[in-house]
Order: sequence, then structure tokens, then C-alpha cells
Amino acid sequence: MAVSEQVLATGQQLDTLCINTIRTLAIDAVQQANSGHPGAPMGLAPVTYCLWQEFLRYDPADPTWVNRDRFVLSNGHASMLLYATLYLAQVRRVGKDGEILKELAVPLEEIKRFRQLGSLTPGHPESHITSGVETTTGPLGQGVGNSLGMAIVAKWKAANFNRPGLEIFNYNVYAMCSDGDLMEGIGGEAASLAGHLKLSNLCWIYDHNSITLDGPANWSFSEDVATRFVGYGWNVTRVADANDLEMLARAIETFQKTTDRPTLIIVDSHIGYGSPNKQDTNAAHGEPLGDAEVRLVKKFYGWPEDAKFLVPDGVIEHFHDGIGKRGQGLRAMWCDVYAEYSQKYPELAEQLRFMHHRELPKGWDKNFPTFPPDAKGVATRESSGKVLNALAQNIPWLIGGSADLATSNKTTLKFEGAGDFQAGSYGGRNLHFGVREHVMGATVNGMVVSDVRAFGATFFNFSDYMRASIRLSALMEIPSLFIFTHDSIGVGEDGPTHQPIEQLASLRAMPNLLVIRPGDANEVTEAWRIIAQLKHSPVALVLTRQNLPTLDRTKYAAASGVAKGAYVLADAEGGKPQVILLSTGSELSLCVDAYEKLKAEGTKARVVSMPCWKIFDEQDAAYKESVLPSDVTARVSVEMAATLGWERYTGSKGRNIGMHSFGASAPLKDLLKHFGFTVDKVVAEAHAALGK
Ligand SMILES: Cc1ncc(C[n+]2csc(CCOP(=O)(O)OP(=O)(O)O)c2C)c(N)n1
Ligand SMILES: [Mg+2]
Repeated sequence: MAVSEQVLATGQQLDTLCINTIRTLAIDAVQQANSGHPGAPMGLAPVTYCLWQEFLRYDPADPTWVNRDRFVLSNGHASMLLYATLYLAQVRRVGKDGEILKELAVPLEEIKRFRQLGSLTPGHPESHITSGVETTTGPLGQGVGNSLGMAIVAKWKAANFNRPGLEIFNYNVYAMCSDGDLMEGIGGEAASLAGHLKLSNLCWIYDHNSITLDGPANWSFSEDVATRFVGYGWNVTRVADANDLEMLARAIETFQKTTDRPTLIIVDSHIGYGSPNKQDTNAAHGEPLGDAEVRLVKKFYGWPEDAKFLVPDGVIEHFHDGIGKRGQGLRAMWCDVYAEYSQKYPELAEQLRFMHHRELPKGWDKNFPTFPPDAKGVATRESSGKVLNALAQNIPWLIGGSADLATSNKTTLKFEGAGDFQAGSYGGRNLHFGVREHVMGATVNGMVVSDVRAFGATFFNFSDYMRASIRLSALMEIPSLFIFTHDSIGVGEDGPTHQPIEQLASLRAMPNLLVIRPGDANEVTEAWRIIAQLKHSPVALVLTRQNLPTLDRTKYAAASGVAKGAYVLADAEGGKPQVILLSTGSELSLCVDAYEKLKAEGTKARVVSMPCWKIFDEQDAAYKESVLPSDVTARVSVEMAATLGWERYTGSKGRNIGMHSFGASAPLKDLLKHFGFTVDKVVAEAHAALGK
């Protein structure tokens, strides 16, 4: 092939050939798709090449190896950089059940289908679509947040699973990031917490290219990043030219030698051609170069100008001789150690197997509490804390924490040996995220893709702060667990700044996120039964601060109905109601009281508890009809939140009791009266629905 002839096959030139192959694959893919960002892959190709080829402990033959180094492309707009690297390193595809397939994760044909419907190369990296993509990135800042969770779990696994002479976990986490990642608040939250935790296994490589989409980065970004990170407690090092493979290698070696802090490598790069002498225009940045520019660029790289998707002879072989052989050797050595380990510690090995496949250990729901009827009752945050503590004792890899509200969220794991996760003592199961909701979300996601079951907690109102991360967990199809307490105006005196209104409706609108708002303590237990078994959906568990009655299940239906998302809790005699009351959470008992009143006056009512709309929506038509018979059109929903969406269940003749404004600061009993959450109001609306 012409190019190979042009380039002598000496070590250095082969490096250049490989780097330029990454660059031109990115250029051609973006050009063919007529969309995408060629600039960052062109600038960062040498950095990625150096890291993968020389350092990453990664075996392309098994991208699921549990002790592999993680590589996160937080600047996900540079996705072609990752796709090209996965292709050239010949990373294998992983099947649905985690089996390694013969096919490549990203074959060349898929690079040619960059950004096309159903391709393995979507616009931004998506971990549930492309093997070898560790986490979904694109929204800037999320990837670096995920990398924090990955590094936490790496430390946690090492502390809990390594045994003398048998070090089975010692992997590092590398995240590549851009100006945008470091401008975003979540990036700062992540850096602050990583520095605090002294996560020496975490390395961020910052593409300091002095440009963002709108123009020069200094239009909006002029702080001294190095000093900032030194302040966070990071080790900061600098490489003055992204093409300087030797200096890059030295920086990565410095990271590997640093044992007491995370490392930031600031790489000065030039967007576009990748030459320090050639600062090209914005055309090379966030959009395709155009045919003429593509030819010029290829000429600059010594590439045949007409060649498209060219992979010169020797390139794939060179990757094979580098990361391929090194990774294979490292994994083989690890497998030897692991063989001995699993013989000596079969229980631990079994745990790791369960973790990896998101399986539950035997007896995972033993000691789940059931709660006796109690008119005064208990807050669902409180009952949830009890179930969580039971579950966490049964699942040793269930870990998590709160954004400085653990005492309020009742999420502390209190049993013997649970411990705290802190700098230098990485075995604990209680994490302290500090007041950093957004990165708590991203961290939980990074933890979940690292094989633990992880949770994060805060007040429901602040779910907005972490929404972007929740959304990615839903998109990634991973079972992240978000626990939200203080779920309504029920918080009372804290007032409207702390009273969620639209959060339920907005989270219910999110695809693949289960929103569960249990109506009493026993529904909480059942909710956790569902949550524990989730493998591909995240959950928002929405809980009260205030007490609510524990319903008498000998009088009303069993809480096991929660498994179907909604169920008939109380019914009219003979099952033929005139009116249906639908509710969730703390308003469920209000509906039960209204039901009793209606019954006493001779009105046939039914109460439907609907803790999870999404699960109910997935039931078969017959079940749904049995819960909400279509000929009963007199329906009233009751929820202390925005009513948006309830019409789906209450229909055009239904009534919706809810919040139509922000809340107010006052004792709860006054708020209930003021906003109309009373038995009389529910009865009145039921009458109105019946046309009485
Ligand atoms: C949260 C978020 N906001 C906005 C964008 C859209 N966007 C994509 S790249 C980019 C900025 C590019 O600048 P930089 O981060 O420096 O990356 P570079 O172009 O230098 O690779 C923006 C704003 C995004 N991906 N995520
Ligand atoms: Mg930039």
C-alpha cells in the first residue's frame, strides 16, 4: 500500500502512521456522516495512542476483564477517537450475556456507518450499544463524574477483595476531558471529591486546546486550572505539546508513581491538524471539514488525498504488538493469580461473579421487615432505612451514601462492619458525597458500571440538581438507585424552596426510569423487593419525611400488589365500584379514609394504589382493565404534586386533586387544609365526579 511505502517502518514512524490513521478515520467518518466533531480526535490522537499502546492495562480480547484499566472519553463529542481506537486495537464485541464474541466491537464497516440509525457508532459513545465503551458520555462533565465512581469502586474492591499475595484489583481509571468538562460545575464537584478522597488511581487528561465551540476558550474561561487542581489536592503535570509522545509517557509514568493523590495531566494541544505550528480554523472543530479541507489535511499528514477509511498495512499489527500483546500478557498473569484466589477464597470469588452479572445472592431478602398496622404510622424514609439496612446486609456489594443528608434521608448503613468510605480507608460502605448532588448522580453511575449496586440520596426537590446524571443512567440501562426523601409539601415549614411540585411528573416522563412512591411502610418493603431485582433500569424511590399510617393489610389488600405497579387496595362490595380513587405515597391513606366515608354513606368506591406508573403500564390489558375498569369513568386522583399525567388514568371525566402552584412555608396541618388535601375534599371531588 502506498502509504506504507511512503513511511519507513521504523518505530517512530510507525507511531506516526498509527496516529494519523486514527485521525483520518475520524475525518472520513465525520465527513461521510456529514456531522460530528473531527477536531478533538485530530488533536488527541497522539495522546490516546500513547495511553492505549504503552500504558493501558487492557486486553482487547476481553473488554470485560474485571481488573482492566478504565478509559473514559468524557469529551464524548470526540467519539470517533474512541471508535477508531477500539477498531485499531481490535477490541472484541461482548454478547448480551457478557460472552466474548468473535466479532469486533467496532468493525471498519461500522465506522463507515458513523452516526447512522442502528450503527455501533452513535454520535456520542453509548455503553449499552458499543462494547468497549465504559460509560455513555456526551453531556460534558458526566464522564469525569463517572470516572470518580469507577475510581472509588476500584479502591473499594481492592480493600475488600485483595488478599495477601493475591492482589486481584489494582486497576487505574483514565478520563480524557476537555475545556467544557472542566467548566461544568459537575467537573469541579468531581475533582473536589476525588482530591478529598486522595484517589491515586484516578488520572484525568485535560485537552487544553484553548478553544470551545463558540470561539477561543478565553472568551469564557481564563482561570488557572493547574492552580485550581493543586488546591483540590491533585498532582498536576503538564505536557506542552500533544504530539510529544515521550513527554506524554513521562506524565503517565508520573501518575502511576503517585500514590497519594489523583493526577491531572494538562496537555496543550491544537485543535485540528494536530500540528503545533498550524492553528487551523473553526472549520476543523465542531463540524465536518468539507471535501477540499479533507484533501489538504490528508496531504499534510502525508496521506493519499483520495483514500477514504484507509488503514495502512502494519497499523493493526502494530497495535497488536503493543496493547494487544501487553494486555494479553497482563490478563494471563492475572488469571493465574485469580485461579489461586478463587481456590483459596471461593466465597469471595462467587461474590465477584454475582456482582459482575448483577445477580442476587441467596437469601437476599431475608429479614425484610413487615410492619404491623399502625394509625400513627411511620415515615416512608424511616421504613425504607430499615429495609435498606436489611438488604445491604444480604448484599455485601450494596454501597452508597447521601449528599450531606444521610441523617435526614435515613440512608446510613448502621450494621456492624458497614464502615465509612474515606481517604485511606477504602473498605467502608457509607459514602459521604458532601453537598454535591450532581456528581453524586454521576458517581453512582460510575459505580454501577463497575459492578457494585450503588445508591445516592438527597431531598426530592434537589433531584433537579442531578437530573442529567439520572437521565444517563436511564439511557445506559443501568440499575442506579436514587433515594429521595422529603417528597412533597409534606415537608411543611421548610417551605416552597424545599417542597417538590413538578419533580414527580418530570421524572415520570423519563424513559426507562422507574419512579416509585410507596404509600405505606409495607409498600416500601415491596418497593425494595422490586429495586433489588432490577438489572437494566434505574429507580427513583420517593419517600416522605412525615409519618403516615401503616395500613391494616387484613382489612385491605396485600402490599405485594406493588409488584404490578398499581393494585386495588380497597374495593366496593362485589368489586363493582361507582367511583375510583387513585393515589400514591402519603395521600394513599387519605384516600382510604375518604373511601370509608363514602362507604358509610352508601357510595361504592375503590381505592387504587399506584406506586409505580411505569410498571403498571407494562402489565397486560386484562390486568389493567381489572384495576381500572373502563366503564367506571368517575375517578379522582390525589397526589400532593403537579397533576400533569394523571389524566391518563382518570380520563376526561376524572378529577385531579394536586398542586397547581408552589407550596408554602407553614406547619403541615395548615398546608393540608390550605391546599385541599383533606378527606372532605376527596369525598367532595368523588361526588362531583359522580355528578352528585
Ligand atoms: C452539558 C453540555 N453542554 C453543551 C454541550 C455541547 N457541546 C459539545 S462540545 C462543546 C464544547 C466544546 O469545547 P471543549 O469542551 O473545549 O471541547 P473541544 O471542542 O475543544 O474538543 C459543547 C458546548 C455538551 N456536549 N454538553
Ligand atoms: Mg477545548
